[in-house]
Amino acid sequence: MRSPFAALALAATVALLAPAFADTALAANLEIRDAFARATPGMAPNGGAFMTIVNNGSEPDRLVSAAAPVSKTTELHTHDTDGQGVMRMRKVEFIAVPAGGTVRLAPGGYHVMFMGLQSPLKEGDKFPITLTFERAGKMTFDMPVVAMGAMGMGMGGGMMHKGH
Ligand SMILES: [Cu+2]
Repeated sequence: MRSPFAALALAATVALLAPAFADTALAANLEIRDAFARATPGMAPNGGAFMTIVNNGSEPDRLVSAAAPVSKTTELHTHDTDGQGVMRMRKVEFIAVPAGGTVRLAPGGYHVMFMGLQSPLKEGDKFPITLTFERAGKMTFDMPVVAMGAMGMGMGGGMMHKGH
Protein backbone atom coordinates (compact mmCIF):
# COMPACT_ATOMS: atom_id res chain seq x y z
CA MET A 1 0.00 0.00 0.00
CA ARG A 2 2.89 2.38 0.64
CA SER A 3 3.83 2.80 -2.98
CA PRO A 4 3.70 5.93 -5.13
CA PHE A 5 0.63 4.40 -6.70
CA ALA A 6 -1.28 4.64 -3.44
CA ALA A 7 -1.64 8.37 -3.97
CA LEU A 8 -3.16 7.74 -7.38
CA ALA A 9 -5.56 5.21 -5.93
CA LEU A 10 -6.54 7.68 -3.26
CA ALA A 11 -7.12 10.42 -5.81
CA ALA A 12 -9.43 8.10 -7.71
CA THR A 13 -11.31 7.18 -4.56
CA VAL A 14 -11.73 10.75 -3.45
CA ALA A 15 -12.95 11.73 -6.88
CA LEU A 16 -15.52 8.96 -6.69
CA LEU A 17 -16.76 10.03 -3.28
CA ALA A 18 -16.05 13.72 -3.65
CA PRO A 19 -19.54 15.14 -3.14
CA ALA A 20 -19.88 13.61 0.30
CA PHE A 21 -16.27 13.74 1.34
CA ALA A 22 -15.98 17.52 1.25
CA ASP A 23 -14.89 18.87 4.61
CA THR A 24 -15.11 16.08 7.13
CA ALA A 25 -13.16 13.15 5.83
CA LEU A 26 -9.97 14.88 4.80
CA ALA A 27 -9.84 17.59 7.44
CA ALA A 28 -9.28 15.17 10.24
CA ASN A 29 -6.10 13.41 9.12
CA LEU A 30 -8.18 10.36 8.32
CA GLU A 31 -8.98 8.98 4.88
CA ILE A 32 -11.53 6.37 3.99
CA ARG A 33 -10.55 4.33 0.95
CA ASP A 34 -12.26 1.59 -1.00
CA ALA A 35 -15.46 1.64 1.01
CA PHE A 36 -18.21 -0.70 -0.13
CA ALA A 37 -21.24 -2.51 1.22
CA ARG A 38 -22.27 -5.90 -0.07
CA ALA A 39 -25.60 -6.34 -1.79
CA THR A 40 -27.87 -8.58 0.27
CA PRO A 41 -30.02 -11.44 -0.99
CA GLY A 42 -33.78 -11.58 -0.53
CA MET A 43 -34.85 -11.08 3.03
CA ALA A 44 -31.40 -11.16 4.61
CA PRO A 45 -31.78 -9.41 7.95
CA ASN A 46 -28.27 -7.94 8.06
CA GLY A 47 -25.64 -6.47 5.76
CA GLY A 48 -21.96 -5.66 5.97
CA ALA A 49 -19.62 -2.93 4.80
CA PHE A 50 -15.85 -2.76 4.41
CA MET A 51 -13.22 -0.07 3.90
CA THR A 52 -9.66 0.96 4.55
CA ILE A 53 -9.06 3.69 7.12
CA VAL A 54 -5.80 5.60 6.79
CA ASN A 55 -4.56 7.79 9.64
CA ASN A 56 -2.13 10.42 8.36
CA GLY A 57 -1.91 12.08 11.75
CA SER A 58 0.58 11.65 14.57
CA GLU A 59 -2.08 10.61 17.09
CA PRO A 60 -3.86 7.28 17.22
CA ASP A 61 -7.63 7.31 16.79
CA ARG A 62 -10.50 4.92 17.25
CA LEU A 63 -13.59 4.26 15.19
CA VAL A 64 -16.23 4.11 17.93
CA SER A 65 -19.52 3.92 16.05
CA ALA A 66 -21.22 3.90 12.68
CA ALA A 67 -24.71 4.94 11.69
CA ALA A 68 -26.74 4.55 8.50
CA PRO A 69 -30.43 4.87 7.66
CA VAL A 70 -30.58 1.43 6.00
CA SER A 71 -30.97 -0.56 9.21
CA LYS A 72 -32.39 -0.39 12.71
CA THR A 73 -28.94 -0.42 14.26
CA THR A 74 -25.38 -0.35 13.00
CA GLU A 75 -22.58 -2.11 14.85
CA LEU A 76 -18.84 -2.61 14.60
CA HIS A 77 -17.92 -6.29 14.35
CA THR A 78 -14.91 -8.52 14.04
CA HIS A 79 -14.46 -12.23 13.37
CA ASP A 80 -12.87 -14.68 15.74
CA THR A 81 -12.01 -18.27 15.07
CA ASP A 82 -13.10 -20.64 17.84
CA GLY A 83 -11.40 -23.85 18.98
CA GLN A 84 -13.09 -25.82 16.20
CA GLY A 85 -11.84 -23.42 13.53
CA VAL A 86 -15.31 -21.93 13.05
CA MET A 87 -15.45 -18.21 12.40
CA ARG A 88 -17.85 -16.25 14.55
CA MET A 89 -18.73 -12.61 14.55
CA ARG A 90 -18.41 -10.53 17.64
CA LYS A 91 -19.40 -6.95 18.37
CA VAL A 92 -16.49 -4.68 19.28
CA GLU A 93 -16.60 -1.38 21.15
CA PHE A 94 -14.08 0.29 18.84
CA ILE A 95 -11.63 -0.29 15.99
CA ALA A 96 -8.19 1.22 16.64
CA VAL A 97 -6.49 3.25 13.90
CA PRO A 98 -2.80 3.63 14.78
CA ALA A 99 -0.98 6.93 14.29
CA GLY A 100 0.44 7.02 10.78
CA GLY A 101 -1.13 3.64 10.15
CA THR A 102 -3.87 1.86 8.31
CA VAL A 103 -6.62 -0.50 9.39
CA ARG A 104 -8.53 -2.62 6.93
CA LEU A 105 -12.14 -3.59 7.39
CA ALA A 106 -12.32 -6.63 5.14
CA PRO A 107 -14.26 -9.87 4.74
CA GLY A 108 -13.20 -12.25 7.47
CA GLY A 109 -12.16 -9.45 9.83
CA TYR A 110 -13.45 -6.12 11.00
CA HIS A 111 -16.61 -4.88 9.37
CA VAL A 112 -19.51 -2.50 9.82
CA MET A 113 -22.71 -4.47 10.33
CA PHE A 114 -26.16 -3.20 9.47
CA MET A 115 -28.51 -5.02 11.83
CA GLY A 116 -32.15 -5.20 10.84
CA LEU A 117 -32.16 -3.94 7.26
CA GLN A 118 -35.14 -1.82 6.26
CA SER A 119 -34.87 -3.26 2.74
CA PRO A 120 -32.29 -5.26 0.79
CA LEU A 121 -29.05 -3.51 -0.16
CA LYS A 122 -29.12 -3.40 -3.95
CA GLU A 123 -26.11 -3.42 -6.24
CA GLY A 124 -25.52 0.05 -7.69
CA ASP A 125 -27.28 1.89 -4.86
CA LYS A 126 -25.57 4.20 -2.42
CA PHE A 127 -26.53 5.25 1.05
CA PRO A 128 -25.08 7.75 3.52
CA ILE A 129 -23.02 6.44 6.39
CA THR A 130 -21.62 8.40 9.30
CA LEU A 131 -18.56 7.13 11.11
CA THR A 132 -17.69 8.56 14.50
CA PHE A 133 -14.06 8.65 15.59
CA GLU A 134 -12.94 9.38 19.11
CA ARG A 135 -10.52 12.10 18.03
CA ALA A 136 -11.46 13.08 14.50
CA GLY A 137 -15.20 13.24 15.13
CA LYS A 138 -17.83 12.41 12.55
CA MET A 139 -17.24 11.63 8.88
CA THR A 140 -20.18 11.20 6.52
CA PHE A 141 -19.92 9.84 3.01
CA ASP A 142 -21.86 7.76 0.49
CA MET A 143 -21.38 4.01 0.76
CA PRO A 144 -21.68 2.27 -2.61
CA VAL A 145 -23.35 -1.15 -2.75
CA VAL A 146 -21.55 -3.78 -4.83
CA ALA A 147 -22.59 -7.24 -5.97
CA MET A 148 -22.38 -10.10 -3.52
CA GLY A 149 -19.08 -11.84 -3.93
CA ALA A 150 -17.46 -8.82 -5.52
CA MET A 151 -14.19 -7.74 -3.94
CA GLY A 152 -14.34 -10.73 -1.67
CA MET A 153 -10.57 -11.05 -1.91
CA GLY A 154 -10.76 -14.82 -1.76
CA MET A 155 -11.59 -14.86 1.90
CA GLY A 156 -14.80 -16.82 1.73
CA GLY A 157 -17.42 -14.14 1.37
CA GLY A 158 -20.19 -16.63 1.98
CA MET A 159 -19.01 -17.25 5.51
CA MET A 160 -19.05 -13.76 6.77
CA HIS A 161 -22.56 -13.60 8.22
CA LYS A 162 -23.04 -17.11 9.48
CA GLY A 163 -22.98 -15.88 13.04
CA HIS A 164 -26.36 -14.28 12.53
CU1 LIG B 1 -21.08 -8.84 11.60
